[in-house]
Amino acid sequence: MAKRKSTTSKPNAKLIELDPDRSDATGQFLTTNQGLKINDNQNSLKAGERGATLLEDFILREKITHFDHERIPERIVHARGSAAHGYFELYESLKEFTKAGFLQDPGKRTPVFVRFSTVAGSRGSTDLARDVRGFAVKFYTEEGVYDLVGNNIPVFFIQDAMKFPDLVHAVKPEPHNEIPQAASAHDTFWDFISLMPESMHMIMWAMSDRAIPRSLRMMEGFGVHTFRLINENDKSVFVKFHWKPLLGVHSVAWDEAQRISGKDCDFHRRDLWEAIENGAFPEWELGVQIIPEKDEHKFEFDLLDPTKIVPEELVPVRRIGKMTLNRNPDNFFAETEQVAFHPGHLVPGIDFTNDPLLQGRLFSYTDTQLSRLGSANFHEIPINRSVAPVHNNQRDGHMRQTINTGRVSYQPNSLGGGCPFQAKAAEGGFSSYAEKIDSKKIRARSRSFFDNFSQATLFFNSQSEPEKHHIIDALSFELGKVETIAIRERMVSLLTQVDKSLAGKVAANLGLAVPKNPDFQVNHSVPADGDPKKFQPLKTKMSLEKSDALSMANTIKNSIKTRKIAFLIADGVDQKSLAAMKTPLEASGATVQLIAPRLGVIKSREGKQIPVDQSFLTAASVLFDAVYVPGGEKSVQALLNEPAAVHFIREAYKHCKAIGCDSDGKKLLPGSAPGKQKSARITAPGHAGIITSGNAKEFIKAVANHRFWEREAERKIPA
Ligand code: HDE
Repeated sequence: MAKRKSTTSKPNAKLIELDPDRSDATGQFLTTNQGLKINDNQNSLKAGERGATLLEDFILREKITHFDHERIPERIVHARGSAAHGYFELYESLKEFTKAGFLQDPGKRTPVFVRFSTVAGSRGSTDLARDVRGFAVKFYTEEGVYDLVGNNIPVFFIQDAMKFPDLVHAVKPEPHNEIPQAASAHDTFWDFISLMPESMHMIMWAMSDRAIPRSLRMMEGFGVHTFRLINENDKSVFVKFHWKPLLGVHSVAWDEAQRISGKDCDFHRRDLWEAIENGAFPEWELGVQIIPEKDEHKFEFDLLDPTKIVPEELVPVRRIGKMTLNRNPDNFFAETEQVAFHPGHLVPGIDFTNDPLLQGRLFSYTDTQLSRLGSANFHEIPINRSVAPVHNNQRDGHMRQTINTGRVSYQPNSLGGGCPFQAKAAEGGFSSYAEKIDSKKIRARSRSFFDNFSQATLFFNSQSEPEKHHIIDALSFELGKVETIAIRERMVSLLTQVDKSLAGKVAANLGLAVPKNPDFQVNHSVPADGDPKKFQPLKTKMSLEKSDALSMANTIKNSIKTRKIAFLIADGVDQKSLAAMKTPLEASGATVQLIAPRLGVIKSREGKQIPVDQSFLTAASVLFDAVYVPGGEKSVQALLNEPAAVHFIREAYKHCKAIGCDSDGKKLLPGSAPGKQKSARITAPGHAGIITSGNAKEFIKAVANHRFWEREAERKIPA
């Protein structure tokens, strides 16, 4: 079987040569699927020029039949996704903890394929939905495929796989009218959540800006569950996996997210694709938190509970390697759509824990591939193939690709010389961690999972003031879309357990009172014959009040690489002023686009022709990270007379982005333009991130800061 080999930037010609499954039609005849050359792909076979089409037209029938079957069922969750190829390179050996081959030798490169996704929406839904993002990594290791199927949020809504279909039914569009698409802001979702206190920690994350990333390249990834590492001596430690983006963790504003959904619903997909095409390869470091087995019960939470993090202050994250994505897929369907991840794709040296959510996932992923990809042979699809040789006695099935030779398909056998044979541990054979089990068979939840609120509070307390406001706004928005008042009330009750001021502010926005004695007698996690009093959620006193790693305010802000900057220009623009900013921005890795009232060319003050990238008709401020107005009085005057240009800047202002101008351009800034908007005067905090000096260094610093949320206090700018 063909092997996936190269991981360098543009290896396609080489890959095609190596891989008979790749098809490149360059210089080739058009054929049927049977290899017959076609001489007319424009007309069907007819009984005369104006006659009926003949049933015998096997070429037409083959083409239409194939077309009719082009779609496969989309994923029930994570349907909308974008992916890329790359490699993982180890910095530091983890030999002490694991025998996994790809984690032994520093410098070792392992090819990867990574698929990012939203969860709730359909395949064609917007990228900017408020949602969790999937972050699934397939490592093609020499010991077999290893999948780390994680999310961009380190916890989950529920603790037990038994609740997953309920959660997904609740968040998906409502079944009677299929509304709303790719949104949690509706009654069924919040009905479920309001009765599911264990979701409160996840809700804090999902209502934070983490759920509206600026770019897939600027978000963290997490394995979520606690896993095990096992070394050569069969000694095990617990491990949590993290992906840390080298560009920092950044988000957009919620108002902006909604507008991007209209202007470019492929925003994240395009951003990932373009970055890779431009050679600005996205990079993440793989981090591990290692917990010795003896410390299993030392924490205030249960390591097996997927609604809990292990705060970085308690167990530091060790960065052990780097993943680089350097090649876009050649074909979306063949690769991104048909890739099949599974948390149960393991290599020796890594194993599961008893996290009851993870345990359920181990069943689900193969099962879902059977319905989605239609055959137990999904592992033979090129993107899913192991680079390690595959030999076993599994045979046949729909669309079998492998032609197994010989007469033996059973074991033990003598006719095949006993092959294929089992591998001992020393030969790389996988064996599960020999965990001791001595307990009753029981359908229950451990009391150590009952603390539903303290880490929700830890998360909220760790946020900066603007981030707290965004959570309050997001909850008010989502619950504002809920029509059933009782659901809103139940949510306010739950929020009182996270933070009283949070509950108070959300309640005020919803026109509700905060209940004095919130009642949790209705806890639907109680089994039918259980005593509800014994199942009430708890709140443990955490030793940690705050964790800096939880706030995006503390992320790296030292680079403008791949940031998109709009330059607004019109006839008469000062060419020198334009170049004085454009050149240093591009030298720092940003992309500059020239936006003008019309396409074609603009005549500069110096009389030179400057090609325009986009007009105000197709460009929008929400698709850029910052905006700059170069000098040239005539150009600035023309822009002042262009409502779309004025709106462009106001919108960038409203979304707290860096805005820069040369001295002439000042007139266009909010507060000065167009002179009539008295209410649009901006005051002290509102000036943050507005650079009127034309100084490139200052502007670059402002762009690197990403957003000036303090400006939100200034809500007077209409946009
Ligand atoms: Fe998944 N999940 N999941 N999930 N999940 C799927 O598998 C499931 C969970 C995650 O890009 C499905 O191939 C159950 C947690 C990602 O192709 C399905 C439970 C986490 C992706 C499935 C969970 C994830 C999926 C749908 C609870 C973060 C997209 C299509 C017991 C750690 C992978 C598919 C891709 C996809 C089941 C919970 C991450 C139905 C039953 C927790 C990133 O098998």
